[in-house]
Amino acid sequence: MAGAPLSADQIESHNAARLEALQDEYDSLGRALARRGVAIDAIKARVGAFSVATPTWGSGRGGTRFAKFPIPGEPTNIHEKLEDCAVVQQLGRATPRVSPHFPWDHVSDYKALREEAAELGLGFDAVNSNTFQDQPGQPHSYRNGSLSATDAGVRAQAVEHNIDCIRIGEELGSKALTVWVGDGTNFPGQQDLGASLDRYLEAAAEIYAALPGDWRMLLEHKMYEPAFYSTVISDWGSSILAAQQLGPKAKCLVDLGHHAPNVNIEQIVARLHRFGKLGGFHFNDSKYGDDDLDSGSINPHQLFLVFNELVEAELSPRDGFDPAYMIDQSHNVTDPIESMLSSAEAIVGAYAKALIVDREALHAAQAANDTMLAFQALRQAYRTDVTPILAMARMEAGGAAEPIFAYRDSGWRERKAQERRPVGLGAGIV
Ligand code: PSV
Ligand code: MN
Ligand code: MN
Repeated sequence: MAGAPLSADQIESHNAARLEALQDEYDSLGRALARRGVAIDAIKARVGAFSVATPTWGSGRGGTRFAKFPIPGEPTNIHEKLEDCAVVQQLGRATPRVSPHFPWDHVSDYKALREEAAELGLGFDAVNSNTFQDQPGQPHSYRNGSLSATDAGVRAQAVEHNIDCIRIGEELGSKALTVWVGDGTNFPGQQDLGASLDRYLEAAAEIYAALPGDWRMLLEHKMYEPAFYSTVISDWGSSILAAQQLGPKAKCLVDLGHHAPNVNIEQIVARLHRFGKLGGFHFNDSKYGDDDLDSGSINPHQLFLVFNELVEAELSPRDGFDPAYMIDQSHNVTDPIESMLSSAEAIVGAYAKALIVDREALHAAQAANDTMLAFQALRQAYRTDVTPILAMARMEAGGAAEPIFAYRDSGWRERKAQERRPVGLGAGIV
């Protein structure tokens, strides 16, 4: 398939029917913001420049370890996943890059894959390695860990896979490798907690040494699962210490679902930034653990507070602050395209709200220890409905005023249900 997946005419007529109402809402919000000293067009420009990557693995229906319930027309390979990510980008205009996962997205010709993506209007973001599953034919098993395994052969295999991912990423035009390992233990005493970290650091240093000069290595921590007693890189503390030991190209990646319940994630974001180690995000939402629910569906206020810290970080950048923003979700009960459209909008919306915080008022209240006025500076921005800004930015970029409705009207999934082979039933992958 060459070019954009959906008909531009259809998006245009969708927008034409909504333009007058949208302009009215945008102008009204513009007047309200102007009274607060905020220029709406400047916010729209910042929103238009913001982007977040979609995960190739999020374009198929996810599942749990109990079951996966596929939908007709869901993608069955990387080519079809790219098509669906292109639909998300064409309608939403906030997701111009995809983050691939290997070996799940393995192909024989990555140059051709890069061209295929470019024709669809997509580039590639961070590549994700996978040493948490065994692959058919691989000599060593990861059942006792990967980068931290006691067996040197297993560690060497895991290092080699990560280096392969870097080489693939170079062909795809990516600039970062995300490393998440599930290594850990299920029983006290199962492994030496110090020695397993030593082994991880030594293996990670070999991967680090293979990074091209302009690449970053993003270390993703996660408190538990699949290991339920201890995990080698379990928290932001382990992550930043490892990143500091590895060197300046190593940064920390914050997956919003990977913390203990009620942890103050926005403070972690501020801390990592303070030490120049904030490298990227996996956006999702959660109620209990690493639920991988849609961004903003459970705790939109937390998402806003995270973006509030990111805007503060933009204002006082440290050490080339340029985080890689990615979605990492499992769409178990929705059409993944709709979930990614809705999630991207929630993420960009949180950013827009953070941008309209009256920072002068906030900082003045903080300096004066005026708790209530500091809180009100955040509250005022949080309760502002920024929908017209997002819709206008999207439309001006060629996207749809109401992406999910435009998607439904396009009949994309029904068409793909005729064309694509059905996905088998089975356990989920995540
Ligand atoms: C682990 O839970 C994780 O968040 C990592 O980012 C993996 O690469 C991804 O999920 C796999 O779905
Ligand atoms: Mn993740
Ligand atoms: Mn996760």
